[in-house]
Amino acid sequence: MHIPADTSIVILTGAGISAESGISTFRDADGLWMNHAIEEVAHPTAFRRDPALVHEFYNQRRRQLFEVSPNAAHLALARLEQAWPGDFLLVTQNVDDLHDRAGSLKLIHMHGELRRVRCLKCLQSHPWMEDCLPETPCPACGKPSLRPHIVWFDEMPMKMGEITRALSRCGLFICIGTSGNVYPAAGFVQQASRQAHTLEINAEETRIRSQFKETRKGLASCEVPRLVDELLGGMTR
Ligand code: BV8
Repeated sequence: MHIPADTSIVILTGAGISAESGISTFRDADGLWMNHAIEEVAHPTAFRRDPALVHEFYNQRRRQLFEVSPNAAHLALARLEQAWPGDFLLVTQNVDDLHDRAGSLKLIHMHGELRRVRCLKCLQSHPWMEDCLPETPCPACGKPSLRPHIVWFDEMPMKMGEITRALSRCGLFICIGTSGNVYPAAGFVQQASRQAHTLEINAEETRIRSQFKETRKGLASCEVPRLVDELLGGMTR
């Protein structure tokens, strides 16, 4: 793929990029966790109704972060960010820390992060790697009012202004390992398509496949390093 070195690149990742690191995707779990529909547990109403259940949903996933590592796809995206002379932004729907640990810096967790919590009273957010319970005191104000720093359904994703601006300016939009079920992320390809080349990498055919100018079917750990080699090898100065 030959694209000018001053091209602005925006990349969106979903659960599929972390699958080969051992973190199950939402589709793998048929959208269920302990027989709860994810949309029901990952929701502010669920947290108000049963904070202990929702905390446990995130405590289990936060504990798993100690058992998994970034895979070749995460590492390749960090390599691309380092070497790419044009603007670069990686937006992830994932709440795991694998992009961070792979070395990605120009990174937005649009749906929040497992390794942060925030206080409903003083609104401060804190790095957090252990379990959190309804009675856990906020490190800043001491009140037992911490929630996962996660964007639940019917909540506004983070940094949407920055993301929208990047999508309107990019020359290349790459979407990796997302089923395209959840909005506004699933609508990013349409926004970018006005001026950008759009490319999807997925192990299967997705519902938004037809919106991409190019699709590559395969595992992220194979296809992403290959794409990065092509981009770095083919960039024209
Ligand atoms: C909002 C954090 C408004 C929580 C998440 C009707 C129509 C359209 C939209 C809606 C609607 N009704 C409601 C909505 C809005 C709703 C939505 O989109 N619902 C869907 C279900 C219809 N969206 C929202 O509520 C969003 N907020 O709209 O706010 C607003 C406006 C103003 C003011 C206030 C509010 C917020 C959505 C964020 C929810 N939080 N995550 C948590 O993680 O616990 S969503 C969560 O699910 C993920 O973050 C991700 O976004 C989504 C899962 O999707 P994927 O990442 O794609 O994962 P999935 O398992 O589905 O697919 C994996 C893919 O990988 C597959 O394609 C597979 O083939 C592929 N794959 C697997 N292995 C590999 C692979 N590919 C390559 N290699 C491999 N090895």
